[in-house]
Amino acid sequence: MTRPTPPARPLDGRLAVVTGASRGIGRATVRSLAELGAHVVAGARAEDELAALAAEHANVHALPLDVADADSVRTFADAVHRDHGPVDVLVANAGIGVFGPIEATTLEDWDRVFDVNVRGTFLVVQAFLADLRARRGHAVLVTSDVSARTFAGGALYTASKHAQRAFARALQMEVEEDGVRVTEVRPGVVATAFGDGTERPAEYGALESDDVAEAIAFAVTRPARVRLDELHFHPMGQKAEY
Ligand code: NJP
Repeated sequence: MTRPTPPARPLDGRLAVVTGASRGIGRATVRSLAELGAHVVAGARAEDELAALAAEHANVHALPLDVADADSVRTFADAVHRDHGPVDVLVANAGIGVFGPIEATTLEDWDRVFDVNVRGTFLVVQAFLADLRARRGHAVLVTSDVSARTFAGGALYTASKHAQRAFARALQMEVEEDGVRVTEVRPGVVATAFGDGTERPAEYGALESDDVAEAIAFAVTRPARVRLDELHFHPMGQKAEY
């Protein structure tokens, strides 16, 4: 008796890398891309959480990654290439936030946020750029709605997100000749452990991680002729002028 062939999924045969995959938006994105058929490598520092995620899907693999550390990024990229091959979809999602007035912001805070959000984005994108060019791939940068606005108490975080936005646009200009697409994902408030590390339940007033993961899945499953430069969206609980 022959078994029915399962229907083809849009990301069958593609390799995706997701950074900041141990929780929140990154974890939801790993699940979503895996369900669409991609082989997914999930990177972050919390190895137990990553192992639990990888145990959910046969096509998800966990690898330790500190995006702020050039050696860690190099080791991660080498392992991806050795064990899985060239990357078609890169989701640069890892990020942290520290908030407060400028007088209360320490140099250590400043360096930590810029090291993860800006240096980390640069290191990870650079590590997989040759793959993306060779595969006519897709880079997704999870920045924020504050990549193009700011607020009192947000100088450090929003400066880092503005820097990521500039990086995303310059990247698009550099790779478009090779058919590579770059999408900047700019959500409003999302119910995650972001900021103080405490997991918050999704409630009215915030997006859920799955909302962002679905937006990313939408972007990376468009036909090759479609480039979504940015996805800018908010929860209905967030005031439109905020
Ligand atoms: O936050 P959270 P989100 N190397 O804290 C990882 C942006 N965003 O999912 O390393 C590698 O639950 C960390 O893993 P671990 C935000 O700016 C958010 O909300 O194990 N990974 C964890 O998996 C960020 O860019 C909101 O600690 C590192 C993940 O990053 C992205 O969304 C609104 C790392 C953070 O998970 C995901 O944040 C918005 C490192 N050095 C934009 N450091 C929001 N939540 O409201 C941290 O507009 N990670």
